[in-house]
Amino acid sequence: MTMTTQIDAGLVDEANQQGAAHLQADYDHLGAVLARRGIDIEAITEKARDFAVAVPSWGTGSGGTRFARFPGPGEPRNVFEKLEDCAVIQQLVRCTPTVSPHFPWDWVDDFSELRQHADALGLGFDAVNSNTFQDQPGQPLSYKYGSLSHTDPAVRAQAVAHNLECIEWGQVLGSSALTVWVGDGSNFPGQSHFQYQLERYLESARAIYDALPADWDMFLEHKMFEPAFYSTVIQDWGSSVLCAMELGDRARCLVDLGHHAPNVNIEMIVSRLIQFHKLAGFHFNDSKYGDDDLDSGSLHPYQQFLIFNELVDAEQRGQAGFNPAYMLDQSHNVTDPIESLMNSAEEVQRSYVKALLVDREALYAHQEANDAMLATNTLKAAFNLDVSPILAQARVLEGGAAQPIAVYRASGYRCAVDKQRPSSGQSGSGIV
Ligand code: RM4
Ligand code: MN
Ligand code: MN
Repeated sequence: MTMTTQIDAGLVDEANQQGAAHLQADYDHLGAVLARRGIDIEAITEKARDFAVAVPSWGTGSGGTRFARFPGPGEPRNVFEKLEDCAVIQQLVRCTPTVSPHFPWDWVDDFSELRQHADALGLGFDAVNSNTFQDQPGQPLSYKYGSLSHTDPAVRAQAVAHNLECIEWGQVLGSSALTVWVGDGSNFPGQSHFQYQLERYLESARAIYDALPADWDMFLEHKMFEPAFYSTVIQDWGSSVLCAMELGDRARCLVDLGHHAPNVNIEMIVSRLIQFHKLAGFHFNDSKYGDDDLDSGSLHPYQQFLIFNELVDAEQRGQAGFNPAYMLDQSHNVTDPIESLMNSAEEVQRSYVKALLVDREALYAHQEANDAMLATNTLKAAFNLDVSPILAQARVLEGGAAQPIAVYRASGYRCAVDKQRPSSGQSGSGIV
C-alpha cells in the first residue's frame, strides 16, 4: 500500500540528517549513563518504538471555553480533513497510528469510504465515542435533563439507540471499543434522586453492553462535574467501577486525567483498577483547576510519570488482562492543535520511557525494608533523567522526525491548508 504522506519526506530526512551527529552524541552519552545502571538503551528504544497513543479527532480543531472559541487558521471542516491532520502528526511522531472518532461530530454517510481514506493515510481507528451530552439539529428529544439516565424512557431509548449506531459505525471502521461519557447529573440539591437516576443509567448501559459485538469492550468514563455542577451520575471512579462490575467483564473504567477532584491520587486509582481488572485506559491531558484539557504533561509531568510507573509495574509483573487503551483528550485553545498533539504524544511517551527506567527490584527492596527515602529516590532517579535522545532516536528509526515541531513549521502545512479550508467562521463558545 502506498501511503500518502502529507509532508514532503525529503524535508524530514534533511532535518534528521542535519541533527544526526548531535543526536548520536547525546544518545551515546545517555547509553553510557544507563549502562552504568545496568540498562541497555537499545532495549528501551525498542519499547519506545512500540509505544502508541491514539489521537482524538476532536482535538484537531481549536477548542474553546464556555466564553469563547478563537478559531485557528486552516481548521479541518470534516472528519476527512481531521484525518489528514492526524496523518501529519503520525508522519512526524510515529507513535499515534490511530484516531478516536466522536459521533455524531464525525458522522459520514459512507463509513467504508472513511475507513479507506484512513487506510490510505496509514491510520486506523481506536475507541469510538458517543455523544449524548448535546442536542443535534433535528433530534426529536432533548438531552437537557439527561440522556441514559433521563426520567423519560423515550429519551433513554433514543440515547441507547445512538450508542448502538456508534458501535455499528465503529465496526465498519475496525474499532473494538465504545467509550461512553454522559453529561447526566443535576445542578441543584434535590433536583434528582441519586439512586433512581443511577438505576436508570444502569438499565440503559445494560442495553448497550448486551449489544456489544463479541470482540468489543465498553469503556465507562467518569467525570466529577460539568456540565452538571451539583452531581454527576458517573461522578468518580467509585461510581464508575461499581457500574462496570454490575455490567460485566467487558465493561471497564476509563480514566481521564482532568476528571478528578483537585489533588486526588490518580496513580493509586490506576493501581486499584489494575488490581481488579477494571482499567480500560486513559484520556491523557493535564489540568490545574478542573477539566482544563491542557496539554499532557504541561503542568504535572511527575504525576504522569507516577501513573506510568503503575502501568509499567503491571506490565512487568505480567498482570492478567492488562491491556489499557491510551488516548489523548485535550482542548487546544491557544496553540496549533497539530503541534499540541505531537508534543503531548511525546510527553506521554516520555513518561512511559522514564517509568521503564525505574530500578524495580531496588524499589521493591526499599518498600520491604520500609526505607521511604531510598524508595522515593529510586523513582526520582528515573524521572530526573532526560530521555529525549531515546524519543528522538525512536522517531527517526520509525521514519519520523527527530524534531517534529521544527519540521512541521518548516513544511508550511498550516499555511497550505488555510488556503484550502476557508474558515467556518464558527467562533462561538464550545468544547470543539
Ligand atoms: C468530556 C470528556 C469526553 C469527551 C468530551 C468532548 O469532558 O472528556 O471524553 O468526549 O469532553
Ligand atoms: Mn475524556
Ligand atoms: Mn473531559
